[in-house]
Amino acid sequence: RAAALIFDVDGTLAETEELHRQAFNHAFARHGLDWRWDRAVYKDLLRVTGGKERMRAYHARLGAAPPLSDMEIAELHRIKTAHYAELVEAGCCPLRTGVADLLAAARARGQRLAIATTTSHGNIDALLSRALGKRWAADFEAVVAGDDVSHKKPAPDVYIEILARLKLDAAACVAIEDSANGLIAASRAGIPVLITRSMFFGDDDFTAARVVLDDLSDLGTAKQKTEKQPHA
Ligand code: XBP
Ligand code: MG
Repeated sequence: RAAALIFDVDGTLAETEELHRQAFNHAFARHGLDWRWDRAVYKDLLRVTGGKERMRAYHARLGAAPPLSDMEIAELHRIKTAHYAELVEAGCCPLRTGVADLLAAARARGQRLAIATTTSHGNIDALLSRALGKRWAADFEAVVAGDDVSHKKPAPDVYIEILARLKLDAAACVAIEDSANGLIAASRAGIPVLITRSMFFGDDDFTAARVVLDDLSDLGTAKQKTEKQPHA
């Protein structure tokens, strides 16, 4: 059994990416930009992790000159983040099936909990305050967000930082992820990965994962689905 479970947020704890997508579109409209990201475009853009990085990549892809300034990107991202929080606070994004039970079971058996994500502390707090209550952070020993490190996923930085804070070896942990970028990030840090398939990343390449599940309620039956042992 793993000493610690390290959770990704977007797509893993909740299907947040559809809300992120709506929040981006809201920001574009508010800012007077004629960009609109439909689901197909967004699915492709999700290969770029980080909201600011995603907007820059899209702008570069359009070949539009001059590039958006850092200030404009920051302003768009500020509007996007505020609208995302409103959507989450309105109750648009419950935890995925099995998440609350897994968190409770892990706590009961003494497993340590952590979060390694690309999104911001503000977004994590908006989501988990609503889903788990204002004191959610008391259950997580370490929370590392994208802007806490030099390189976002698929770089291993967030996971390496979590291991340092928990003072645990990679092999003693399990990372729970929903995307190929997340799988690569955790794998580069040496951490075994359990995948819970999500809306946008369901068909990613998960060959390197220990276990691939449709959602976390399947955890108890994982052994029948794969010959490899689920460590969670
Ligand atoms: C999540 C992301 C984030 C969100 C948007 O990846 O890539 O960029 O889409 O959040 P992961 P921000 O699930 O691997 O952490 O706009 O706050 O970046
Ligand atoms: Mg994710």
